[in-house]
Amino acid sequence: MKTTAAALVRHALEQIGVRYTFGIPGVHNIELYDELLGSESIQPMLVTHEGCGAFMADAISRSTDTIGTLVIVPAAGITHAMSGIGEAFLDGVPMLIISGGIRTDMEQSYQLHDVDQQALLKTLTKAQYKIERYEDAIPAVYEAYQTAVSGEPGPVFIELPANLQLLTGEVDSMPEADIRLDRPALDSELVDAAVALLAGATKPGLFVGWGARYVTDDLIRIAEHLGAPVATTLQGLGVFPGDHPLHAGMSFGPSAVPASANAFKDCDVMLAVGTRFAEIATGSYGAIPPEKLIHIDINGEAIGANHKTPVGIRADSRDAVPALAAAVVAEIPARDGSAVEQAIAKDKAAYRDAWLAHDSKGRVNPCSFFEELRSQLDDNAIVVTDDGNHTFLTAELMRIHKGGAYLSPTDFNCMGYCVPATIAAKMAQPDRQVVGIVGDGAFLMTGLESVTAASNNIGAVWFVFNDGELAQIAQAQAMPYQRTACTNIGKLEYEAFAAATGVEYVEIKSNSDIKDGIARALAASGDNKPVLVNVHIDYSKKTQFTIGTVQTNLKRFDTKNKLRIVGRAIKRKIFGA
Ligand SMILES: Cc1ncc(C[n+]2csc(CCOP(=O)(O)OP(=O)(O)O)c2C)c(N)n1
Ligand SMILES: [Mg+2]
Repeated sequence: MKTTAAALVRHALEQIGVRYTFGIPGVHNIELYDELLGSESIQPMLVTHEGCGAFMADAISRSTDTIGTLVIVPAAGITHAMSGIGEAFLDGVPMLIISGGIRTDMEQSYQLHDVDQQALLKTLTKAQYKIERYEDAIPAVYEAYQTAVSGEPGPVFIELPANLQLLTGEVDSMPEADIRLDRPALDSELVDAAVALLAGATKPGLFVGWGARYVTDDLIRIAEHLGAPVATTLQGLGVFPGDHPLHAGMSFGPSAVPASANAFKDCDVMLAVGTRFAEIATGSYGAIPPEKLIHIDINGEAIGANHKTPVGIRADSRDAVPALAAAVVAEIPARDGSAVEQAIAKDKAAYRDAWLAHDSKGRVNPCSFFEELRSQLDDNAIVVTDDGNHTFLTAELMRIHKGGAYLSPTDFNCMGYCVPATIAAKMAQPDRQVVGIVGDGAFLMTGLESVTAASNNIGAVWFVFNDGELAQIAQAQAMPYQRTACTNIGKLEYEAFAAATGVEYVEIKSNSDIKDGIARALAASGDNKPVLVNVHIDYSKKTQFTIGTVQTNLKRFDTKNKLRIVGRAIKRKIFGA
């Protein structure tokens, strides 16, 4: 039969269950857009910027079982989208990126958008495809999808030249999707070895990341049976319930809150699942696991990358963790975790009390804010952050409950994630509360995407932590340099911005506004209205993450450089910067 490649790609995207595409049409993809408009199962979404579109596609993948998909123009659309593609790449999030391509049937040179897109995306995607023949269009989409969701997931790129979309070609059939998700076979000897290590542990501990998100119940079984504390990575904040008595906190070691730092102090056997011991999760590598390390990960390269690992299990956590949980329960006598639980509860209460006792001088105390937010949110709410001081405040002071979810830009660490990701998560999950916590600097990067929320009646809520600074960096500058450079941000009139973009506006100026402000924001969101909440946050107290990570980095310098840096700070403190 004769058909266009745009129709073929639409068919393939429908087959693999794509629900939304994000992007902006241009002359190289308008045929595909026209096809998507005719689809009953796919909704093409116009965004204001392809970078936001990529963050939105990422949030679809993180918050649903479907794959986030971009449909963008070549070159300029690609370069705009690269920030979000990079985030998905380093955070292990599947994504399909479909761009038009310049015509392959013309003799002329210097076509519009003519750059080597395959080369552009080589370092940020798992695989790149260029569709050159009609019969390859559908199989290429299936293969790209399979690659994106297999192993450690990630983004995959498909270039679809404009002429194949516009002109018809001959194909034999429109094959249905036959996706095979190959999971490595679980080595039962390694499970036995893991059980043996755990059985001999004096103080076992669990460290879990994003890769363990499907096995929360089995992790709870293991932790409860062993009476072991559980720490999470930043990206994996929602993987173990924040209100479980064995939940210790984000990370362990110097950058973790006292509950976690203390619970893991003499940890002699660690079970790590779905983490790469990367820089953020370990507070710049200050969190060092014990020698007796069991590491389960789908990515074999992550095992042993940063630490010697006597028991490394390359497996999907959905295979390995249930098997391990069953073996642990069957073969190791249950241990009483009440002392561990009591110590965690005591440390958490003391940490919270210290935050609440901090004088926020008329501004909003972060701990008061998160306590109230938690009490007004449903258990299954989705919390989205951006990258900055607000991220670590969220990690330390906000609990993600069972059934809830937490999305954050982590290892690519790209500011601008929160506003678009919140919109996409809310669009895909209209019955759940979806709230963003975003720094004022990051809000300036992608806040205009609010227009998309307003024009589509998507009740996303953004709590903008308005401190006037790029605080995470300003704090890193203040002590060693005794001055700050380029971290005071320009002023934005939030109320006017909200009016201009068509979103509701709420202001939380001090602690006494918190309860009513959050309630008003959630109520408006329930009526499908996006809401900008201007939170006059107090950042005068530092997170343990910042304190611990600065210390860890300072310790790493050799004596000469340590003296130079500390000496400079002291000199500037005395004589002025
Ligand atoms: C795209 C990008 N640019 C710069 C940075 C470096 N950076 C990390 S955190 C941060 C400060 C963010 O400021 P803001 O959004 O106001 O959040 P706050 O720290 O004040 O909570 C900066 C500049 C980054 N991570 N990503
Ligand atoms: Mg800020």
